[in-house]
Amino acid sequence: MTATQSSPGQPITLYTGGALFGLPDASPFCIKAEVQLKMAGVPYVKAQGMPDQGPKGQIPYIEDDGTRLGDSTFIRAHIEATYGVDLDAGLTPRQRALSWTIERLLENQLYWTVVYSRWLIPENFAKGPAQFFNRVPEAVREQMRQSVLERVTNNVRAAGPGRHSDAEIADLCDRSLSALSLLLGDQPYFMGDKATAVDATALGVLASLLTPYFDTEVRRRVLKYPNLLAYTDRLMARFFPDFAWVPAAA
Ligand SMILES: N[C@@H](CCC(=O)N[C@@H](CS)C(=O)NCC(=O)O)C(=O)O
Repeated sequence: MTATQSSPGQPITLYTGGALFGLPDASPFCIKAEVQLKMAGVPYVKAQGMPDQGPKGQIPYIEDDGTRLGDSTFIRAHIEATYGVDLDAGLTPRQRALSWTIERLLENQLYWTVVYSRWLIPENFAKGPAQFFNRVPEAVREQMRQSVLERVTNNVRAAGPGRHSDAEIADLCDRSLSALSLLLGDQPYFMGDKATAVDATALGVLASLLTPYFDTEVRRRVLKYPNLLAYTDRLMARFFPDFAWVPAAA
């Protein structure tokens, strides 16, 4: 945690990337953090974040009572500890363990497919992340674009997908999507009738896979699972009622 200017009594400030690519936020982790705050019922305001200003060098991060804190999972822990809420209230230890396992699948595998699809498929990069650099001075714009692309390419390779073909990546994702579809079944939320923390993570990643802004093989695979589509639409309507989400199940 990094101490910053104190602001006692103020609502939490959530720093995110902002709405982009047909999503309430370009980052699944920012969607997750915002849904966690909504689930907790803790007042917050939003502000434009910059990864290099966050304590982890990434978005999302929050500022609460003068303290800056990064990483969606630590943000959740902070909210729960500080405001006396438990986003998994009512779950058994086994359900909590299953929730954590599902979150890891979403963040450690499927998220990297989102990154792969946006950055390593040239048409998607051109209409997507390449635009992040539009406000960089022209003299260094292309150099910076290529240097960040190189860094992300190395990350995607280290995380796994960067070593596989498009079809192999989609097949591996399909196994996870099939598992998620089975675990969700016909329940409204992953752990039953009530939204819990895992749903914040699932909404961020599934919506990011499903946005029609990017044409990807993985998106086509998600479209095979009607319950995952209906789930994403339902949670989007509940947690981002003012956002013009293009329903996936339509
Ligand atoms: N483990 C972090 C992951 C956050 C993350 O990967 N944020 C990305 C955007 S989706 C980011 O800020 N990337 C910039 C960078 O790593 O330089 C969390 O849960 O918040």
